[in-house]
Amino acid sequence: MDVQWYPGHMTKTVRQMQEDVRLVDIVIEILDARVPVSSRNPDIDRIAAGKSRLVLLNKADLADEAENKAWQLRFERELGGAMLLDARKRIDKKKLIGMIQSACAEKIARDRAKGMKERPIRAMVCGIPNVGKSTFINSFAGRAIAKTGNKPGVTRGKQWIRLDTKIELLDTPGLLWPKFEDRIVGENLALIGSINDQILPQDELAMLLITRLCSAYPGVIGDRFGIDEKAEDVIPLAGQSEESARALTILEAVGQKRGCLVKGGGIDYSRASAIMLDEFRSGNLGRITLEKADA
Ligand SMILES: Nc1nc2c(ncn2[C@@H]2O[C@H](COP(=O)(O)OP(=O)(O)OP(=O)(O)O)[C@@H](O)[C@H]2O)c(=O)[nH]1
Ligand SMILES: [Mg+2]
Repeated sequence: MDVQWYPGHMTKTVRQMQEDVRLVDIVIEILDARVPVSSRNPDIDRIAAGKSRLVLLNKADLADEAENKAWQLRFERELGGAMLLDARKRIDKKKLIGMIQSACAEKIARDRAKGMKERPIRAMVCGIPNVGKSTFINSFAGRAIAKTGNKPGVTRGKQWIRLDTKIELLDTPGLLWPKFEDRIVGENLALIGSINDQILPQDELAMLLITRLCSAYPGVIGDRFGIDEKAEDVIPLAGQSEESARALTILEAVGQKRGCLVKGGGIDYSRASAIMLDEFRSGNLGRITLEKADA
């Protein structure tokens, strides 16, 4: 599946971020713990060049616990650390402020040496669409100031949020990059809901999810829907791969089980696909990581 999504408002976001980054002391990039590599935006690396950095692995509650630990270790080696997070919950503010301050330690020391008055640390919060930037800011602030929503593209303009005398946060719109060189990256981002669903064939995306889960998490779909996910006796049609024939059979079984039928008794593929994707994204299929740390 070839996924690409780079609407005009993202070009505008890049320009705005390039300007605003000059005003901040640190760039906090929020990644999705279910796809820690695919959710890293190479353009944010460019925008944040030379700045202090902090990486947070959000939606850790939806990701595989063993993989969370493995990713944390890997990022400790590669990036000097990453904090696992469920941004909807109360977050450990003290710990986070400590991490931000230690990432900015050099700057704080420099200001002090120059005899400058200690001013709040300014942090730019960025990441791909729908990763939880605004939710994180609201939890950090302890009040709902930034607008959130379960679809990509909720935040459209920048918004400064003053936490206390110590920290000021800048919320930014979700940002992707112009071309996903690796097909899997685009697919991963579509699966977790960071690409506008309206531009993608949802039945293909649901079938892709089925194929990926049957291979990486066998038994999960079968158990959740009470169906035979092996679909061993499936016969591919001409030009159809065995894999996609199997995924289609499973999607049909999901539709049957959930009463997604059209007049005349056929399967309502679009409803069955929406259910399949939603069950994964909301965590009803259990904790799932699509990208393995040791791969
Ligand atoms: N399960 C879970 N859901 C989360 C978490 N963080 C955010 N969400 C949900 O993810 C959805 C997107 O959250 P937002 O905070 O709006 O995401 P955003 O990154 O600001 O998105 P844009 O502004 O569209 O780029 C919302 O439905 C949140 O409730 C988390 O850690 N775990
Ligand atoms: Mg937002």
